[in-house]
Amino acid sequence: MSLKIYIDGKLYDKEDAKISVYDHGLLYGDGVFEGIRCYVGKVFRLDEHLDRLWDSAKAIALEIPMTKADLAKAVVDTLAVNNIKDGYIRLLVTRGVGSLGLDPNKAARPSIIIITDSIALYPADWYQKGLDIVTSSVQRMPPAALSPRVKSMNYLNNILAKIEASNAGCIEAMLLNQKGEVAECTGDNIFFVRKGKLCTPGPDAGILEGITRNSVIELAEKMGIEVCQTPLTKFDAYVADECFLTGSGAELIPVVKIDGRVIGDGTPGPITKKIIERFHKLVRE
Ligand code: PXG
Repeated sequence: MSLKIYIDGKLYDKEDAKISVYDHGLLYGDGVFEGIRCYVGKVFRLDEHLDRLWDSAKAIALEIPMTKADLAKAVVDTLAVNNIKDGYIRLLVTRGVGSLGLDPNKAARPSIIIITDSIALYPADWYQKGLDIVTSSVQRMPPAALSPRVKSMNYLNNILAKIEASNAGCIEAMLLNQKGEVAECTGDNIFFVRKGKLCTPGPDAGILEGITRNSVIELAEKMGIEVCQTPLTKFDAYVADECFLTGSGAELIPVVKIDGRVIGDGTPGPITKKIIERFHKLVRE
């Protein structure tokens, strides 16, 4: 049976799930989205994802033509139709079909799309051995230009960094903000462990405040690990004892090398491993 995709209240076979070339999501990247996971039939932190989607939409003056409760139901129903218990949900709200020309007022009605599918994480062996990442020369989008807190359908900033990573033989890159502080990676937040303390850039660093990030902070605090959200530089990254990334797609993945500097002893650290274990339990609770 073909996978069903939800578009504006109707379900379509994957092959027939199409949108107009006049949709401003395609023409201008004018829209917002969420990437969500479900584990053992339960959507992980759906309310938080919907809150963030609504905030992103509000920030770009896009009114989602549905209530949060109805969209939550549509997500759950789409998963059920596709019989997906462990998978990935991509939720998109585009400005809708308009005319050629930027004016969002020409778009009649925002479109809502729900794709539920299996998830391709990073290759399994990277979770065991840890990633080798590089710092990108691409600066994270300054909040004064476009807030990185808007999870918009324009990811060029992150994609350019991803291309740099790939050119350097890596699969992920770390982006700095306009002050030269560590911000985040292309689709993940970043954490460091130094002298037993967990550190991560705060929201002021110009990051997307990840839902996985927030659950890791909560988990670590419950585990009695001190957490600090503070400005961090490349120096802090290089001298860290441990490092890992967090994201709905990636979950938690260790980092063992940054710009050629070996992190700790070059293998995933003990605190990282403990937090990963606890996270895997949390999502299945
Ligand atoms: N920073 C950025 C820039 C992101 O896009 C995260 C952090 C992590 O946030 P969550 O809430 O997921 O913990 C993200 C989100 C993908 C994919 O296909 C992943 C994200 C975005 C778009 C696509 O892997 N990560």
